[in-house]
Amino acid sequence: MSSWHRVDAVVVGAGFAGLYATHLLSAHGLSVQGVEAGQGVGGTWYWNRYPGARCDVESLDYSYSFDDELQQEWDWSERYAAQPEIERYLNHVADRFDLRRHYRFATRVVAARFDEDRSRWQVALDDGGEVQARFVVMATGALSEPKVPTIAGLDEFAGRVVHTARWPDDLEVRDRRVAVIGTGSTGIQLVPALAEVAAHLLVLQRDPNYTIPAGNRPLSPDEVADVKRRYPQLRAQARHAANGNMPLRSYGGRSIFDVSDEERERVWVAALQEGGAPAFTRSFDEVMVPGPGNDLATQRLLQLIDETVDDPAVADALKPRGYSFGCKRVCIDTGYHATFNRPNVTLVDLRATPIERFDATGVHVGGRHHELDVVALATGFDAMTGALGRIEVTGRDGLTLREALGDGLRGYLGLAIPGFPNLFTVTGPGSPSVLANVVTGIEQHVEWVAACIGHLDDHGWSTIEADPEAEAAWLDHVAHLAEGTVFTAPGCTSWYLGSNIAGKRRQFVAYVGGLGTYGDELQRRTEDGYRGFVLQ
Ligand code: NA7
Repeated sequence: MSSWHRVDAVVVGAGFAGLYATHLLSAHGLSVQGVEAGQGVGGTWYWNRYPGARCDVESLDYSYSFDDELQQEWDWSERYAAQPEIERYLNHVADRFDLRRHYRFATRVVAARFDEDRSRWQVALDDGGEVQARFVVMATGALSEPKVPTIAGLDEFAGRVVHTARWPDDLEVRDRRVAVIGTGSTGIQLVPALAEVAAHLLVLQRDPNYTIPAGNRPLSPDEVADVKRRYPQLRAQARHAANGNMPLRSYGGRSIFDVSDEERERVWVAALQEGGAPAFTRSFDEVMVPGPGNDLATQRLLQLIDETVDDPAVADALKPRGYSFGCKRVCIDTGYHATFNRPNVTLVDLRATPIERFDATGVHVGGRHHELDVVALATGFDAMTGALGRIEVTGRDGLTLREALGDGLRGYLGLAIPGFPNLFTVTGPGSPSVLANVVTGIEQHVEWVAACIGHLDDHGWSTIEADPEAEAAWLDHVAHLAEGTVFTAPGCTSWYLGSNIAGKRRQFVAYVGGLGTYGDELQRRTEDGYRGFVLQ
């Protein structure tokens, strides 16, 4: 690439969203420059290489549907794919559709400025290169900007400190003394995997989480063949489903109050045995609705901890307090609670005894000094807006995206932000995004973006931009839908609400109304002359 060049579209990121955007836009005849900070493709599945990293949506479902040959030729080995398999899949996709030639890897977009006179984006890269483009597609991911907390003395620690989303390939954990900070989805996956190999594992837990056994297992050739045969129909159903998932199994459809205590228990034992989130969350209509049904589900998961953990004091410390099941993103696990029965694992409840400080050799906590070789930060992400805010994006009238985002969320339909013409956010704030199968959401958005660009070109428009009033009304609607749900219940704090990042306004990040309903809404507004957008 010369120091600057001109294309139709810049796509930022080479994860599921970026790869599909690059494929589809170039298939529509547009010239595309992809830019990816990683050395290779994968996005989330490139960066999150920590032991135990695994998807919480079933592999047959968490994959592209846009090409039938692709879905027929690829064979998933497990019900829930681990990171290496998903990374291999995305490399296969990149090769199959010859996508690498569009990309510049190991390169970051540092700035993007909208030139109002020419209706073009000037995109600056960290290697000094510059690209001019009519369109910018932000395929930067919802959970891609790691949150690294400030902890007393941690910078003095002489061993290795790693964030799970930047796990180095050369990090040796076998027979080492390792501490994990953070017990969200990531920590819950990491802890059992590390405990298998580490000499000693210290789990530094602030808030415990509810978790459901994943029930991960190898996929049988028969079930793979069955799903492949039914893919066309199942994928179509996923696009209309609230959670964007294919109906691989059927659940619930009945009230928890219509069954006896014994029947409820029978259903829950079966659900926990089958594993995976939907078997439990959809076992009865009220599991994910604040109130007595959700209270019963919460109690059942607390009971599961007692059933699994040998030491009652440890079991108690592992029990979430002050919030109900469903408030935070539901975690699924492989042997998480049982890991605390191992002699080489120690749990520290930071709510009872906060970290005093780290020093060169370890950590002082709970009146003890623990010697350590490695500290793993499973401390999460600046979700939804973190990666967007990191790039110096300047739209109309010198408005920067960071200013526009302020302390909260922006976006019309999760696709566009007023003041930033021709800039699209894939599965952005206020779309179903993290609440649905994100691959289905990505396909929905990328196909909309490609069709939108086609529409502009066919009609001679040069820009499309979200209207501020439409955006405000949409964000009100998104907030209204989240009211009264488990996600915003009193006492609930989560990255869904931005509560893990200091200074962020409490605001639910996603459209709760369901991916199918959202898709209908998007289609209606589009057919209605791109209602809520200004075309010029
Ligand atoms: P999460 O779910 O945000 O979890 C982060 C964890 O780190 C959580 O247990 C936090 O405790 C803990 N944390 C954060 N900062 C600190 C400090 N300073 N001290 C101690 N503990 C801390 O991130 P994940 O990576 O697990 O999961 C994010 C999503 O990725 C997940 O939901 C999936 O969708 C994939 P807290 O709860 O704040 O007390």
